[in-house]
Amino acid sequence: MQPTPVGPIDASAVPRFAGIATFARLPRLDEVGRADIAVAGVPFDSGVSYRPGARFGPAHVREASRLLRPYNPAQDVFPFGAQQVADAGDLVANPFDLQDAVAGIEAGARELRERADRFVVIGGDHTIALPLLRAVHAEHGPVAVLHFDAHLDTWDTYFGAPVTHGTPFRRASEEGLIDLTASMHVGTRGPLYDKDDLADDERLGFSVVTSEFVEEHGVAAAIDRMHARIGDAPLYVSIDIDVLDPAHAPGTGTPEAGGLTSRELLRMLRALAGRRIVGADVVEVAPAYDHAQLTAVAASHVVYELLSAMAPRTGGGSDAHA
Ligand SMILES: [Mn+2]
Repeated sequence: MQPTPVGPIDASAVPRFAGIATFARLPRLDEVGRADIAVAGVPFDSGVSYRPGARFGPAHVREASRLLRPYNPAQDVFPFGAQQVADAGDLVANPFDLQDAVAGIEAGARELRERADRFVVIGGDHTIALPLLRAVHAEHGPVAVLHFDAHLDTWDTYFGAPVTHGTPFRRASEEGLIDLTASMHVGTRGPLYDKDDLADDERLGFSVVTSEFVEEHGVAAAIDRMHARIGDAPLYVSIDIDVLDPAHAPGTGTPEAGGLTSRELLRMLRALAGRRIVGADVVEVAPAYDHAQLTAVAASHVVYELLSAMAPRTGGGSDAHA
């Protein structure tokens, strides 16, 4: 028998606005020893090209996650009852040395795997996806990457630097970390440097569902294309919060007009239930540009839907909670 998962602090005993903010008021990983899924922060933003501040993202998202409740009716699942989820705190990343930070994040992710079967990481800027994919690849081999973002993030270099928040998926593709037949961007839009950016991106293994496609054909058609592309491959989900329109997520580093609504994104994530998600990140929340926690509330729900999609289905959601 599996031990009964330790869930969030009971909100009928301690109000949601009291106490130290772990994600969703879940126990810390050191309090439960082992977890099925560890939620970890990576407070790092030395790879940004425009507005800095995503280093404060993990704390901001945790603060906004206080209101998440145990039962998710949209997926008919208790994400914290069907599996042990715990907050592992933050992985340490050197803010003054990007290469050292990337090595540290990979080491931290591998260490995390000794105490949790899977992780969902809250960034931090998108640079962190590269070391996280390296850690996932070490275990699973090449994975399908489902990448929600306004941007391609397959650029080559910026000011000569090969590792930035705009390059993680080019480096990952070059290193053989991703399944070139099953990876996809969703929600891209906005101006590029050159037409060649798109040809490069396709060569690096990505197909694209643009924000315009979602507007023209609807969310269901976008989900069909997602499913057709990712198939049954081990799946890594990487979500840049700027995939949302700035109206839904103003607190981010490189905003682009014309994005998805949070409603559209959450529906797409629900469609991942039952897929083989081996890890995930939610990145680029920069609280200094946020208003009324809009971005952090959206990000906390994104993490919640991911955790729900990753939960085992036992046939009856309420059994899993008992
Ligand atoms: Mn982006």
